[in-house]
Amino acid sequence: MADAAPLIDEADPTKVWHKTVCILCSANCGVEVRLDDREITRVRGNKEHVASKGYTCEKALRINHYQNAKGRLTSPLRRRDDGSYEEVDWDTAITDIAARFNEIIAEHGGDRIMYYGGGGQGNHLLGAYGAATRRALGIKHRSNALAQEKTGEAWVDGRLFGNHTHGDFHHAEVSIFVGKNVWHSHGFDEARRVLKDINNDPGRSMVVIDPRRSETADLADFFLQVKPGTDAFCIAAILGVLVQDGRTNSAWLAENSVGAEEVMAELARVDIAEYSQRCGVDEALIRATANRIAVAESVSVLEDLGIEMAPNSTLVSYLQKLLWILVGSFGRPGAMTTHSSMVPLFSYSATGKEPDAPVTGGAVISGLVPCNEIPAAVLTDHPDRYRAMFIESANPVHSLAGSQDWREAMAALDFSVVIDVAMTETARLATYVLPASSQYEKVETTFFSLSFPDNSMTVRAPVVAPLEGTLPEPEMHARLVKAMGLLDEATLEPLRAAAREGRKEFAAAFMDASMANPALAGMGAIVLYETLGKTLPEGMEGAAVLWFSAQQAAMRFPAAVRAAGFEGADDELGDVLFDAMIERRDGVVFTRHDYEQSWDMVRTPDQKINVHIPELVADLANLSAKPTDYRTDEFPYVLAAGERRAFTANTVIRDPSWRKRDREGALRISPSDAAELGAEDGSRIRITTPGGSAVAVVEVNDTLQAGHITLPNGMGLDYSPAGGEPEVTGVAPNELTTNDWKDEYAGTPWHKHVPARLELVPV
Ligand SMILES: Nc1nc2c(c(=O)[nH]1)N[C@H]1C(S)=C(S)[C@@H](COP(=O)(O)OP(=O)(O)OC[C@H]3O[C@@H](n4cnc5c(=O)[nH]c(N)nc54)[C@H](O)[C@@H]3O)O[C@H]1N2
Ligand SMILES: Nc1nc2c(c(=O)[nH]1)N[C@H]1C(S)=C(S)[C@@H](COP(=O)(O)OP(=O)(O)OC[C@H]3O[C@@H](n4cnc5c(=O)[nH]c(N)nc54)[C@H](O)[C@@H]3O)O[C@H]1N2
Ligand code: SF4
Ligand SMILES: [Mo]
Repeated sequence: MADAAPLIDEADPTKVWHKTVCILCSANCGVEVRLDDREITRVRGNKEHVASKGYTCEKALRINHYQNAKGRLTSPLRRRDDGSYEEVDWDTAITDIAARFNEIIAEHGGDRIMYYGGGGQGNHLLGAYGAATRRALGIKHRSNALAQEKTGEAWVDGRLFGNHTHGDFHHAEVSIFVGKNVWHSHGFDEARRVLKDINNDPGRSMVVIDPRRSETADLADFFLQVKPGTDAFCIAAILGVLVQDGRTNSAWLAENSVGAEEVMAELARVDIAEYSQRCGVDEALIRATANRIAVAESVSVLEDLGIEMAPNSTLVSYLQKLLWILVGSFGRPGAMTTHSSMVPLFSYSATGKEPDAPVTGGAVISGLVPCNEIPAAVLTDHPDRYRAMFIESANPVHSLAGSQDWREAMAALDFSVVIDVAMTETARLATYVLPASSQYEKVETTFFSLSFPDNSMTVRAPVVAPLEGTLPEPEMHARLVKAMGLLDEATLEPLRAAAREGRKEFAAAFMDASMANPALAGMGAIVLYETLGKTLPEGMEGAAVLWFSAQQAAMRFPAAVRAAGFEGADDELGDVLFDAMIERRDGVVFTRHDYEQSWDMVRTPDQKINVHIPELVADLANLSAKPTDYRTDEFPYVLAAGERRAFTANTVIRDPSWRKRDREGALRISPSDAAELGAEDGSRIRITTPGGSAVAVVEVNDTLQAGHITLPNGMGLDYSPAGGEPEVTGVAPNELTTNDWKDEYAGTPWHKHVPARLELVPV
């Protein structure tokens, strides 16, 4: 295997440690794992990892529950008419799937196939191959989980900067977390260390805006405990103070931005006292927070689901960015910056204009159809409806709003393929299920490279041989396009020969072939896998597509790639970088920027911050007419459906025994609400929402305000402990959510703000 220098265990020389990462959240901390045959029996932080430097949280110790879960898929499965599945061999599966897709394309066109997924918290390489297959098949419409969380923010970043912006919480004088519980959900390197550092440093401050006194709020200097869903009022009030007290940085704004006056004119009208009252935060605290921001050398802000999945979400994304833009906190240490990328997660449009989603007409952002519109685009007679779905490394029936709608949509499709490691809620409804090798059994990486001035990426070598019967996704994609007659050996053979000669020869041959044949260029990832991939160390073939990414990075950021320590002529730099990515198990810093260069990556037409987004300023002007309370007599509680806790990790681990506590995923409820309902710890409560009903175990929790209740994410998965009948543990949050409860711009769901009612279940 490609693991160059496995580390021998000091106590037991028969045991070997391998370097990889934890795949349970986007931090992807570098770890070393000790193997006992196929079992990961020990896990420790990798101190040499370029980004995490030895840091992990408690969850990393549990990754064997993913790697060696019972119920891993080991054979392609085909659905029978009665809904049961039969095992088929790989050749049969690929030939049959190829034929079915060819039929659908001939009859309806490739654009009637929807592609969903392409990677989770630890695996994005497969997405690059999925993109190649999409182009080969003529699939135009796609989506993934980002289109139910981050598209609103991406739309705002696009308008303001034409690019993504990210904070520097390791150095910021003031760090602001809006609807983000960093302690449990991380979101940047060494997260808990950084929170503790800020907490211990009298010169630095932390602001947390959250309706719940989260673990992060406990460490904050300024905790703004808003009423759920009222962040727009809270942040508008802070901005109101900055503008009305003359605390903005006008000189900096004049030099670096356009349109600030229009926005400030609107903020000058904000009634600070009224908005403070409407969000439930003391006006004095709002003013103190604004004053702290105004005097800071640097301010960084991180938003997440608490506002992205709540009322006014796109507006709040905009307002939180004004907090640091108006004081000029950009392009300096501790401030917000743009950053380089190896493979960008989003495309950012400075005009915000993209074609609408087919059938439903919602806003496509960064090429992603809003998740909440996918079932409706299947469950219709519309001639443009989706006929088939290609789902890869995602479990939309469980993870997207309205599980019932999703089950109906899956049943209404003519054809569907799911690629996964486990028999998920989605796989159970697919025509074909293809078993993938796990993320520790193949080369993988993520494209969560969001840092500045240093940006890094970690390509992981496999540490365990593929489970028998499984394949890595690149191989599946290659077999499929070949079986569909879209790529043949005659085309590949000369490229393979060139690859055997050397990188330069290969580069020339690949460029020539791509120029001559645009279809080939479109499925470039698969072509690279089939050609260059064969020259890579065993197990690393799937990294071939990164050769192209490395060339692109070297072309787009040559100075920064050189500053990161890579040497070579212009036409060699990409190869030098690629070889380092393939070889280094501690991750690679691929760009090192100067702060000034943050402006080079601002991609608005005039390279200035375009502060004025007219649609959102109009929204701000109308804010006082908007409700702050969406509850009714029928549904008197606000349910946050999907809270991150110590033992949640989306749906990556299905075995409930991985949780040391909170095994069922309790409904958290405030002491006063519990008393009113006559509930105590361990009681059972029925939760009913406009979307459904479920029974959960109770945890009385004094971090919640009255009227606010929470359920964890990733629960309600079925798992067969001994391969027997599946058992479901906890409440699947999306049995309680609906597709129509969503943001008006981005169509992202309001999962943190689901109206609900509660009834104690008698024992
Ligand atoms: N442990 C763990 N970590 C994870 C994950 C996991 O499953 N488990 N998943 C990963 C993924 S995919 C993501 S996207 C991130 C998400 O990470 P977060 O967004 O941090 O996670 P949540 O707990 O869903 O929500 C964050 C906070 O929003 C608050 N909140 C609820 N309603 C409101 C509101 O109206 N206003 C405000 N201001 N706050 C509100 C909640 O009280 C909570 O503290 O976590 C990642 N990290
Ligand atoms: N109500 C509510 N719903 C939510 C949320 C919430 O807060 N509330 N959070 C949302 C958020 S932010 C997110 S990101 C989504 C996440 O939801 P999904 O996008 O569905 O992602 P995961 O749960 O990460 O599941 C990924 C799938 O990949 C599979 N898998 C693991 N390794 C591999 C591999 O190597 N290859 C393949 N092919 N498959 C693999 C896993 O078995 C799993 O089925 O959930 C969302 N759903
Ligand atoms: S769950 Fe996230 S923060 Fe914790 S060890 Fe894994 S990657 Fe790191
Ligand atoms: Mo997410």
